[in-house]
Amino acid sequence: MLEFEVSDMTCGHCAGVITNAVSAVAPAAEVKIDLPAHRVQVMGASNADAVENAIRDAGYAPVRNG
Ligand SMILES: [Cu+2]
Repeated sequence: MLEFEVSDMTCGHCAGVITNAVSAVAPAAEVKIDLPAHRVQVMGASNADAVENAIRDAGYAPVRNG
């Protein structure tokens, strides 16, 4: 499981944009968003760098946990 802290993910719109961005590079992955905690969890993605870059390219600032 990958986990990112995305402090500038502040609303449902952000969550949707990030979910779509991750799904585009990891179609089989499951994305779980915890908006109050600004946390994005991605299950089933093999390429952590691709996921992180996708979130960044969508305009957000992910910090990988762990
Ligand atoms: Cu937002």
